[in-house]
Amino acid sequence: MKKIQLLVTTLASAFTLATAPAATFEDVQFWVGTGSHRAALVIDWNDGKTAESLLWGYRWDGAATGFDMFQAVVSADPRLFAHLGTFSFGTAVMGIGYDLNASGGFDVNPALNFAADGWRVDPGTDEFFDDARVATDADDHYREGWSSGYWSYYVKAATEASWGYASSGASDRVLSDGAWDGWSFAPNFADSAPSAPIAAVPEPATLTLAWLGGALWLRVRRRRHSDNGSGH
Ligand SMILES: [Ca+2]
Repeated sequence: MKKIQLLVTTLASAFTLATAPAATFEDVQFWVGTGSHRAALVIDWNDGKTAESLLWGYRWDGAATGFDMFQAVVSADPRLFAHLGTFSFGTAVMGIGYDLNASGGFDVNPALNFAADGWRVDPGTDEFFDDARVATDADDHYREGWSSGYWSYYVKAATEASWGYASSGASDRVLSDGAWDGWSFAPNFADSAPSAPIAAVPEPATLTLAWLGGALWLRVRRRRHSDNGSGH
């Protein structure tokens, strides 16, 4: 009986290892929102640039959709940009861009006037979308899909699960605690699940503040320590 149990455990571990994702919630460095629930967002540009697939985390309370998470992350990350189209059936993600080399600037050609929070919304007609639109900076990410490709939407309920093609749009996707959403660009409409992502990081200014906070804390600790020392 014990032997059988051991065998089952070994098989289960082997299975877990074989399907283990390269990213978990512990890998997330850029968290957006607050709350007791958490979900992960992966965006894969499939453009061969390093890293082509990036990871963010989202926290919330109550109810939230996949689109709520996408919207919150784009608004919070100053390096992330989205070009949306409004159609009779709803809003679609047409283009996504990212200041990959953290140069502090991001633009596209043909030009779009992104709002300060990274959004640009256009009516869903031919004149506003262009698959040939590229990032002005060749080291940045930008993919747009209208006639020769599109942003495919993948979901999974937990870190260990396999990605599945979403059965609904992001605004109808109700997020559950521990869920993952993935946007993966499909050139020539050949969609593929998001590849293992690298964690997106907060912009340098935020990091500097965090570092300064740490440095101040160290100073306080040192001072306390020397105060104790002088007491002897
Ligand atoms: Ca740039």
